[in-house]
Amino acid sequence: MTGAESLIRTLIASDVEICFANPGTTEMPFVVALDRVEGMRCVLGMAEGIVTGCADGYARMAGKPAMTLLHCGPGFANGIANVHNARRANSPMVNIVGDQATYHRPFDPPLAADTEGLARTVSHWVRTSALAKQVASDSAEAAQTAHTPPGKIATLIVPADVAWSEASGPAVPLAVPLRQQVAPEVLRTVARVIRSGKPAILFLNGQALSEPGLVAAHRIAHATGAKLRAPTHVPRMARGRGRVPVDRIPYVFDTALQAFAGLKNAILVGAKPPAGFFAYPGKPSLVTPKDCAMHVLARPEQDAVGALQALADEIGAPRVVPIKPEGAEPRIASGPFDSAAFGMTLAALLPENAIVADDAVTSGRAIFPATFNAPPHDWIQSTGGAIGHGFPCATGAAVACPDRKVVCLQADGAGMFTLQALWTQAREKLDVVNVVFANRVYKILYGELRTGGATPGPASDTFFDIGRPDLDWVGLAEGMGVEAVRVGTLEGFADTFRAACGRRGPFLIEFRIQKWSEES
Ligand SMILES: Cc1ncc(C[n+]2csc(CCOP(=O)(O)OP(=O)(O)O)c2C)c(N)n1
Repeated sequence: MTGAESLIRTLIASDVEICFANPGTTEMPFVVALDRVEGMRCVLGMAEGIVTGCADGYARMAGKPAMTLLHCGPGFANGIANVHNARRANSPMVNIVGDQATYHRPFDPPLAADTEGLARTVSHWVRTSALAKQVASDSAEAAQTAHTPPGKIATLIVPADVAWSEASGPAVPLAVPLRQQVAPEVLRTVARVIRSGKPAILFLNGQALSEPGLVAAHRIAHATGAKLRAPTHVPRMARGRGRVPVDRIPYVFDTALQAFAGLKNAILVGAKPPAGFFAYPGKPSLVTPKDCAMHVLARPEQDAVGALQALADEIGAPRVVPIKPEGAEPRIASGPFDSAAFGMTLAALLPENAIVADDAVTSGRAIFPATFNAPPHDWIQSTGGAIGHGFPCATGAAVACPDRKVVCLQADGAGMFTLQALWTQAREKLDVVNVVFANRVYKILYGELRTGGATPGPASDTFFDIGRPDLDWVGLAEGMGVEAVRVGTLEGFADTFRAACGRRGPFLIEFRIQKWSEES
């Protein structure tokens, strides 16, 4: 058995059952092993950003890591942005990177690079296997690290000769630590803070955004008057009718500052102190007031759901608190694109138990609050601010959940980063309805320029106007084997979306939005 085969067998035994890949010559021993060994589904991504984005979307929905198979330093480098997004979401991931043979590297062949250095920038754990006989134990450790709460990025680099040489066999999977419980004294301290009656908020993230986490947080909010908030970009959140409607921290910094004015206590539940996306001259970094105290109820690796339930009990909150619906009633709107009206329409038509992957940038901001009363669904987003996450993340989520409809809400500029994921959707017959918001500008960047106090000039228009020439999303999708339709109104969208949801397989709807301009 080769080192590569011992790795594949060890990962399968460690509950890693999908390999998203874009291999090259140094990964050939792994391809040969995957040909021989059963138990690992292989999915090709036509660029490494697709591979890593798929692995992230898969991990969010499956709750366990996929393996990625990437080619040397440059292949890994191509995938880094979506590994970064995955890391910010605490998604587990096992990256296997093939590399130059140990004895060949001193000759400095073209693909030789500082692979370890590249891997370190986004990984919690990096190792280069030195001997074929160590590959199995190294891969067991990589899988254990990835599975360790709250989910980690493990990157194992395997030189080609180490991969093709004789190994001793697979390694036994290593035990994965459980989430740590929150100490009773922490619960008592936070209970005292929240009972003080001063304006308080619970910032929820990670496990706290699951249905049981939100139900427990709702009990606390009901008993104390504390508010609840999710991050601006949620890694995964249980939402929809009958679930606790929790809004996100606004993206626009001044809106966020206003939302949290007067707050005295912030309780972090799997969340970090809420910083703005960027710094702006003369403005603070945190969206909470200066005199607002921060208290940690649960760190991301701790049992946030257990901590919320224990806190709710500690303060004597009722066991069952009815959930009042909040926000707009779902209804099919008409006329040109408007983010909130689109959200209400989507809420009216979203299939039960759908997964919504949101990389819609400015077009998406009003969709979130307008879908509180949609049928129950999960919402996943790019958490690291690196755009080009939607298509591949939706693709990976569809691999993880073949029985659920996936709806990808994709801004056009961001979509161009990783549109090849559509090809993977077609190849794997994945059940994804992709909606592209074709406003044909980098609208957010016009806003950022203005926030900085400047007015756009010719260079800004060159950099922010992506409509010269206009992208033809129907042609792009069809060229990759995905059926597509262009719509220009909400009623047109509603008809097309309903039909797309009535069938299985990938589909793309280009929503042609009146070209946004500074004047309109
Ligand atoms: C990997 C990466 N590259 C560049 C950026 C900078 N950036 C942020 S938003 C954006 C454009 C977004 O435009 P689009 O996706 O069309 O959405 P819109 O603003 O029009 O809603 C860019 C280039 C980024 N966030 N991440």
